[in-house]
This record gives sequence, C-alpha cells and structure tokens, in this order.
Amino acid sequence: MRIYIVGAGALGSLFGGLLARAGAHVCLYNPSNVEHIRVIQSAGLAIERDGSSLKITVEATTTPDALAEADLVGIFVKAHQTARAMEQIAPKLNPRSWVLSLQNGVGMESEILRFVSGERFLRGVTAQGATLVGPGRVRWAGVGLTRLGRWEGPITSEIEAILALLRRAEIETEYSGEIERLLWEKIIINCAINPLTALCDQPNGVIVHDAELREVAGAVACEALRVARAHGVTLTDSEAVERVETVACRTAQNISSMLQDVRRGRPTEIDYINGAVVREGRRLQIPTPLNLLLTRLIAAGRMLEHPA
Ligand code: KPL
Repeated sequence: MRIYIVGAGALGSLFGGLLARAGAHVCLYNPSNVEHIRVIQSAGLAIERDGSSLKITVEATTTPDALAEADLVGIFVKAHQTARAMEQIAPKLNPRSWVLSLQNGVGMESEILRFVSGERFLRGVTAQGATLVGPGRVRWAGVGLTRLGRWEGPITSEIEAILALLRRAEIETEYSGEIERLLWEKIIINCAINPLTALCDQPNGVIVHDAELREVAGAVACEALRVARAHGVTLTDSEAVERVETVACRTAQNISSMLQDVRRGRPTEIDYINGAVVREGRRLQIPTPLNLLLTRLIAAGRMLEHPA
C-alpha cells in the first residue's frame, strides 16, 4: 500500500515510520520543516522509545510530487493549518485515494471535504503520544488506541486492509461507525490535558501526579462532557475523568502537542479543542467557564516564559 503523510511532524512521522516498518511504501511530506525532511532523507527516521532507538528508512519530501499515486493520504497537519495544506495538495490529490485525518479537535473536517468526497474520507482519533525531539527524531512517548470511521458509507474491504496494516504496524486500531462520538470523546481528553500541560510547562503525567491539577483537569473534563453528551457521548462523569487520567498515565512522559507548539512559539489548536467546547456550549446554552478561561489564557499566551 502506498501511503502519503501530509504534515510529517511528531505524530505524522511516528505513524509513517511505523507503517513503513510494517512494509508499506510511505512518503513523509512536510514543506515547512525542511531540516527534519533532510535528516530523514540522508540518515533515516529515528523512533525512540524506552531508551532505545529504531532506525527506519522511509521516503521524505518537501514537495507533494508523488501524491497522486497514494492509496492512503494521512492528514497530520495542525487543525488550523488544514485549509492551507488542503489547498496545496488538492491539485495533486487522486480522487481514488482514501484520506485519513487523526487530527485533534473538531471543525477542520469541512476544509478537507472541500476537496475530498465524504465516501473517501476516514476520520478518527488517536491516543498515541509522540514528541519531535530533533530533526529526524521522534520520541514514541505513549501508546494508546486509535479509532476511526468512514465519514459516509459502510466499511469496505479496502478499509479493512488499512485497519489490518495499522495493526501490523503496532498501532492498535478499532473501526467505529460513530465518528462524532469518537471526536467528542477525544475532545474531553484534549480539553483537560493539553492546555493544562501547556500552561504549566509539564509532561502529561503532571495531570495525575499533581493532586491540584488532577482536580482541575477532572472539572474541565466534566464540563466538556456536558457539551459532548449532545454529540452522542454517553460516559458518566467518573468514566470521563478516568479516561483523561488513563491517557495521562499512558503518555506520562509525553509533551502534549499543545505544549510542543507553545515551546516552539507556534499557534496552538486551542480554538478547535476548548474553543470548540465553548462555541458548542453557547449554542446549546450549556455554561463552560473553565474551558473559556483555558481558551483565553492559551490564546493570550499566559504561560511561563519559554526559551525560543
Ligand atoms: O492528543 C494528545 C496530544 O498531545 O495532543 C495526547 C493523547 C494527549 C498525547 O499527548
């Protein structure tokens, strides 16, 4: 299977690298992190886990030349970069390719669906934790379940083959017919972990190891759950809190994607995560003051000073 990863940052490189190791023909595309791509081209991709490093030979590029040959295109850019990335790749996109987004948050799907039919679109979530530690180097800092579904239509044998490949690549994956529920279950986790780790400049484990933050994270998750229930989520408060804590434990050493963005001085996905909860809460007349506060603090850059 030919796979094209659009936005080969931490998670995109991890998925692409693992799929290449499992035998797929993978190309990692990233037009903005040229150094990362150059190192992969010359020395391969290093996936570091528990003190050991796995070297993977995988194709990498800064131009989307071979995109049309892809059976599967993985969209791994940040939520707010989706529109621009889709415009860049659209002229080369093959209508027969499957397009998979495992991006955080909700709301960027419409940007993908401007160029991709709902029948070829796979949307999902992942609890895998990955940190880009240097050019060509990704730390696999937490293992978690990946779930995905087809935007329109039933599961097909081609989708079964994609699922089988992901599983062969050591990426535990489940199929689900309820994408909206998946997305909102994941939003609850990201709402609690991402802004708090970003504000406190700490890896994910702080959410469970610091008793006060644990309490705040629980309250943020329960608030988001009120909104998520309107999108098919049926968890109880304690189940939602437990999910947040389980992901924080399993990815304890990981630097959340939001903290990675903050440390690099880049825009965050806050508007697609806590901001989405606030917007939906307003529409549904459900108060979301904690999520609003976190959205405002992150948007205003009210975190500790970080070296550039
Ligand atoms: O999705 C993540 C992220 O960092 O964005 C988790 C699963 C919380 C891993 O860090």
